[in-house]
Amino acid sequence: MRAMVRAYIGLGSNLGDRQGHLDFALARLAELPVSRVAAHSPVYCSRPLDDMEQPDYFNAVAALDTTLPPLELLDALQAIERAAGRERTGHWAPRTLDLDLLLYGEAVIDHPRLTVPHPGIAARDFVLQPLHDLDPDLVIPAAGSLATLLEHCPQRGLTRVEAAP
Ligand code: A4P
Ligand code: MG
Repeated sequence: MRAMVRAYIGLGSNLGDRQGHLDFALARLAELPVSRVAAHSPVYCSRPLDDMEQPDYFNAVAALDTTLPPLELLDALQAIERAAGRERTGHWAPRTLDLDLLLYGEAVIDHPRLTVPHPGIAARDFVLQPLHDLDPDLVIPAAGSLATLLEHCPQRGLTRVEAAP
């Protein structure tokens, strides 16, 4: 039997009902086999990276305890993206839902379909801040302490999105 691993999933949306797409993703993650959503962060709003002419992003992070192997988890994340109407129109194109496998326990994975830790983590305040909300003591394999990464990351102005009453 495979051991349970704590994975962290980055959720992003900048098209249509952004909060609705994140809620949809969390509900689908909760239905994954041999997995449990242990916690999720608040939602943050930020400008797209490189100030691309696109709507602002809503981002959050979910902590998922799972025994799914990493590539099966990636398949499941991509199936959820498709179910949310994601169309792959181009690199960094606006999207209804983007699910990134940020961390898979302490694993370092270099596979044609999957790089873990996600290579963008250190430069993205919209990933580091919600990860820090979930576990301020996290250490990112091959990159170091989350708190230090957050301290050194350019802060581009995250706004916390208050949940609807
Ligand atoms: N892939 C490899 N490693 C991973 C991983 N750890 N998690 C492969 C998920 N997928 C991974 O992904 C392309 C391929 O990456 C997948 O087929 C998978 O096999 P994609 O989601 O189709 O492409 P993408 O999202 O357009 O490109 P990329 O480089 O993944 O973009 P990112 O890194 O997701 O960034 N600004 C703000 N404020 N907030 C955002 O969330 N996101 C992006 C997109 C740009 N700017 C943003 C945000
Ligand atoms: Mg992606």
